[in-house]
Amino acid sequence: MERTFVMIKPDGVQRNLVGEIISRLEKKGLKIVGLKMLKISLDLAEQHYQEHKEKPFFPKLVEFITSGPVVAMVVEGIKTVSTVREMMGATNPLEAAPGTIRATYGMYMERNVIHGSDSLASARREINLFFKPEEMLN
Ligand code: IDP
Ligand code: MG
Repeated sequence: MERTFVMIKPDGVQRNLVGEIISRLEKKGLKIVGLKMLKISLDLAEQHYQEHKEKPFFPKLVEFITSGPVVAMVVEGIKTVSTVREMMGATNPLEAAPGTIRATYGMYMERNVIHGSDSLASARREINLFFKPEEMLN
């Protein structure tokens, strides 16, 4: 069993896609073991996206991710990191494979509705950033 970190970004929450997206994960057979809605602080946003801090799009990315509430989740299942990445589709919704979450609901690169950890190491780091142990199922 593997756990990954999934987040419905402010565009997904604002467009009332929370139920749709959680439903897709559940129907796939993945288990939600942590779930909360929060508004991300500037500090948390910068930590979460630390790998991108030198990129030109970093300021806009941080501004967007802190612009409204997000839904943060810990999701458990078999090979969950790669499964969720496949379900999400490519970063740019305009290039994401048909049927993926980003192709279906995303509009463009900066409004791609969902985040999912890109590796097991990222998953551990991101889960620890967003969730205390007592906020998750064992
Ligand atoms: P990922 O979300 O598919 O893992 P990353 O490369 O980690 O993609 O980028 C994090 C987020 O930053 C993306 O989801 C996207 O919203 C945004 N982003 C990535 N590359 C660009 C870019 O070239 N221009 C603008 N925004 C970008
Ligand atoms: Mg990433």
